[in-house]
Amino acid sequence: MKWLDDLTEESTRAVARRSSRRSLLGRLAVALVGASTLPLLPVERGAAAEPAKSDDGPAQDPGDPTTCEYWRYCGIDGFLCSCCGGSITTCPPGTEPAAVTWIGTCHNPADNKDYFLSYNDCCGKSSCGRCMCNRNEGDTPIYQPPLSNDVNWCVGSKADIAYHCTVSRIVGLAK
Ligand code: ABN
Repeated sequence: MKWLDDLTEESTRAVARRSSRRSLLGRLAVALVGASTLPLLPVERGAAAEPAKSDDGPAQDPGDPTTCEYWRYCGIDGFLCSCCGGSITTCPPGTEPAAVTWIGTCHNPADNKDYFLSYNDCCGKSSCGRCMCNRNEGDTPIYQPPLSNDVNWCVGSKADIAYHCTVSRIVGLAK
């Protein structure tokens, strides 16, 4: 087996001759900088976007937010936070919005405009159990996570993985 030892030694030496420590470090740095520019998740970071605090809704906002028929809920799959001690846009006390959201586009019948909606799961307490709403407009299979509502988005939450309910925040007008 000496021939195998010699062959291994020679090829290792050849690689070592061709690559200096400096070029190895250079390539490592390029790889690290490149990796840092890749998005971590292909979905909106809910915490960064924070549209909820300023989301007063459009001037004309018809319907009852405690019913599944309310226009903003067109893409939802979950318990309505407005029936669980929260509101259309705010999580109930003791829960917090997941860091990632799924998104949809809903039509407001009053002003005849389409709006981008961000659906945030509220996390930190067990399921609310009231006002289950499963409309799924625009829902995609789970292999397209940003448009899929059939995911417990609390998986990325700091609070807890427990899913409680879902809020619907207007992100903007879909032109
Ligand atoms: N995004 C709502 C949800 C939560 C838990 C499980 C399925 C769907």
